Amino acid sequence: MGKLTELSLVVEFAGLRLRSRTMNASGVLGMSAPLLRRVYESGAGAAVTKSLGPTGRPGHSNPTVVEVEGGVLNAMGLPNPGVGYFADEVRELKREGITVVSSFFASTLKEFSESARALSEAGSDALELNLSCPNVEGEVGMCAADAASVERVTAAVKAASDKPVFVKLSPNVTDIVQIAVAAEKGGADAITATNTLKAMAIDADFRRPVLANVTGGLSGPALKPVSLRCVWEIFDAVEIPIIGCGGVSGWRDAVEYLLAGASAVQIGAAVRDGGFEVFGEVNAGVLEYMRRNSYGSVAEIVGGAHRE
Ligand code: RRO
Repeated sequence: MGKLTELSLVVEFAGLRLRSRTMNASGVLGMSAPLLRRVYESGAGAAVTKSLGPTGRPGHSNPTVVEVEGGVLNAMGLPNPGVGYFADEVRELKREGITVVSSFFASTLKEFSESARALSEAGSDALELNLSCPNVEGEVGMCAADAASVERVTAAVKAASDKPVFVKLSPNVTDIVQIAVAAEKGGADAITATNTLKAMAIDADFRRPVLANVTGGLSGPALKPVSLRCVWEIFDAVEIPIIGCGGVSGWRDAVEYLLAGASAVQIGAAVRDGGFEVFGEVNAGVLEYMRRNSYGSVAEIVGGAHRE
């Protein structure tokens, strides 16, 4: 057990050194350098960009977001300014010493490789491969549903970049373990678990689906037990670290993810409306939990619920 004064949230994983175990979830506060700067200044260990495509996209028509029981549904439709434009924002953040994880998606191996190269050259500290957006199935299919595709895309991105690669997986699959193992085989340095859960809302008065896209991705507290189960299952099957994502809104949620096997957590719905303070609150709460329970390091907590 370490001395109390030495307690630290620093984590070294996937070749990366993060000053804390929290990040924003991609898509939330990740659309511009100023917002990502605020995320980092608020205590996040890294700032994660909105998922970037090879070219800009306007996204789906409104309504794209609706509050539902226990969370939020979104069908943004991958609105983003494109890798080329955002590479400059990444450069700006790197000049300020901010740790940046660039999230991206594409629809061909060539585009995945080119985007990975461009975002790496811009100085991204790590890449997050988004293979799991639930809102574009009709267009490009959800790569994260197929283990062979996940392995192939991961390997192509690893070949194009020397940066750590996180692979973000979907809970909308029969067996997430099989997909996580494929990502690891492809060379992934970490797994992010999970993206949103496919869901929908219907308005009883209008008698129509609320979202223009009809279906969307559920995030927030209702997603937590699902993503937690995914982290739990993946932890037993892979050696690489896991980043828990889904319904973290306080330190207790973060600790539960650590106990399930996550080494870090991403926070999305809880910061959606500018709740930047949650990063500091989670960091402080985890430290306090360590003190109360005589943990010397966060590593001692990771996977703790699996041990007898
Ligand atoms: O933009 C979106 O609609 C979106 C993305 Br890229 C994603 O990965 N997850 C999600 O819930 N929405």
